[in-house]
Amino acid sequence: MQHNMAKLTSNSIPRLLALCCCLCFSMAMSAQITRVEPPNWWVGMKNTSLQLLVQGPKIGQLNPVLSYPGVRIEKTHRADSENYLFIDLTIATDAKPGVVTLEFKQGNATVLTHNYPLLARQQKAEAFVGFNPADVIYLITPDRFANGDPGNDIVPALAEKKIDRKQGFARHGGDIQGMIDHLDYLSEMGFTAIWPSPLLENDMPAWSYHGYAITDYYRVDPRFGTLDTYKTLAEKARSKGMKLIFDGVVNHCGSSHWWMKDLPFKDWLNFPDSIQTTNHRRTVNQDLYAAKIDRELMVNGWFVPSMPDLNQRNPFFATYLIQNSIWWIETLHLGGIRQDTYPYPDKDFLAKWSCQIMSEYPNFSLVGEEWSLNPLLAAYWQQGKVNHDGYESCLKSPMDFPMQRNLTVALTEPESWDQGLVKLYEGLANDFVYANPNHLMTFGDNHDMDRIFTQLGQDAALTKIALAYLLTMRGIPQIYYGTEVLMDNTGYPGDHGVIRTDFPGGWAGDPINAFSGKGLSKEQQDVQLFLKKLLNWRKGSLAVQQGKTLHFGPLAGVYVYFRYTADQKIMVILNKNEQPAKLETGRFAEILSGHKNGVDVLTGTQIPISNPLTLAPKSVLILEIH
Ligand SMILES: [Ca+2]
Ligand SMILES: [Ca+2]
Repeated sequence: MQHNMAKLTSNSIPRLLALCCCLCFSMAMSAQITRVEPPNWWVGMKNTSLQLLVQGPKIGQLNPVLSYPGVRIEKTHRADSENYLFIDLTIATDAKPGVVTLEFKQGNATVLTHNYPLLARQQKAEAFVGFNPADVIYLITPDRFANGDPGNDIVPALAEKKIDRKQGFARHGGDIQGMIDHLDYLSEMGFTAIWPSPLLENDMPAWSYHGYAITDYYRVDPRFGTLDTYKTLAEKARSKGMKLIFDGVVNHCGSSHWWMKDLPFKDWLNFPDSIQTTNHRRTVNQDLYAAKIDRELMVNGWFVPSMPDLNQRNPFFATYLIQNSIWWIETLHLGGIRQDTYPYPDKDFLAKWSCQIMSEYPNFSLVGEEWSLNPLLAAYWQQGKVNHDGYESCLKSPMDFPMQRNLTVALTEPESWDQGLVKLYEGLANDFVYANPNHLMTFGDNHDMDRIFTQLGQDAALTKIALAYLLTMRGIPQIYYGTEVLMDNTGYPGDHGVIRTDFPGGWAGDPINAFSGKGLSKEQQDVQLFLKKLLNWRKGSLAVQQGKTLHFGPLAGVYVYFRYTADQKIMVILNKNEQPAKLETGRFAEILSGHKNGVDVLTGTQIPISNPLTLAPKSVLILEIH
């Protein structure tokens, strides 16, 4: 540059400077930075690399520089659109928190500046402890749980401008404040973690109350609250010893996402020009014989036409999504991430995503939604699984969809040699395929399927058996909000809007209030109290949280299993019969010998186990063996 300048005549310099100034001026007039993401970062991260997405009109024509001790620009990348820059930074481990001034230059002139915050970390990486088998997770659809702030129900700047509690697909007004308001209730019930479905902006014209059509990965949906409200939820939950689980969606975004107007790269999306929807053939990820066309359509097809499929094979996008997850973990001090539609993103990306997170936060937890009834498929994704194709991941917890199905089938079909409780027994026998069955997330239902009370034929006794099974068997149980008061969708099978009915008492003026108990039926009160007792007992039971499992083949509608450590033995007896049953205990001698009594954990009653046990009709008996 200096060399060229030396060749210029003295007369030409003023004219050139004038031209430069003019160019700079016109650039400065139009130039602005519309977005820098992540909006901040932290010093002292294990991974010292950070890649910024910078967006602004023609920003791609500028060159960024910075001067900050310990921080340097490694490389600047132009995108396919000139309105983006991707800047690779290295942040030395000894860099201090502060504000990094990024200057964007055209020639020698600074056209734009941006102050980028580098924050101090509030807690050590090891202190980010994820959910584990000591936890029971409460899954919440936030729009339908409690309306803590009626003032945010309608936000005029957003596309969907109404609430209508009579419509299943419409927004109902529930929000983060509603969850904050009822943390006491959840904590007293005995839940130790909450998983709200996504709370990020879904600025879609309709049907976005569920949160899975994200239109800004760094913005809390104003109808749910602000980033500060979200932080308050996290802090208050933490102060009660409860973990906050973030619902992540890396497979797709909403079609109104801001980048849809100007994609950074031509390959930012899969099928960008002609939408093809996925074939949902989820077995192709493992199938030895899957056709390439089926595999590509499964992974690259759009989940639905209003949810563009994201191309995580684009390395800038992969980094964007990984950093986004880390930003939320660090900002909210999360206790876990649940990843939506796990078999649908690029699977090499998922390995990278999960391993980078776990490398940064060694005690963290991730759970993936593989909706398959085949344990072979669920097991494939789990950390530590030795796979036929060498695939390795750092996902601790696949969801246990196979158990969910076995549980409801076992409790509803008639008993015979190969029907009924034996389905649960034989399903559990598949655990040898998992690298760690104790870390599977177990559940009776969730926001995408019929309520467990509905699946069990509106039978409260069977629902109690199912809940007891989940809370005493291996795994990390998840309970869907409202299960404790027998919420159902029996009149509307499969109807998501009804499955996600408003929690009674979450709205001012609700005639029934499940938080206070006002207006609940005897049956609802009974189940709520049953669950509360069991949850609070479970908190202290190391045999359930960490113990081994021993089960005996079901006989005559009765299934018996034990959870045990060296110090504690828990005997669980599921009686599916409509009549009282007698249970001789001699068959369990290999674990019961030397013991005389059991204490019913729900009533505190001592029961001699040398005599036949009397089982109430359709009941569960949980005994601490002494
Ligand atoms: Ca509200
Ligand atoms: Ca995909």
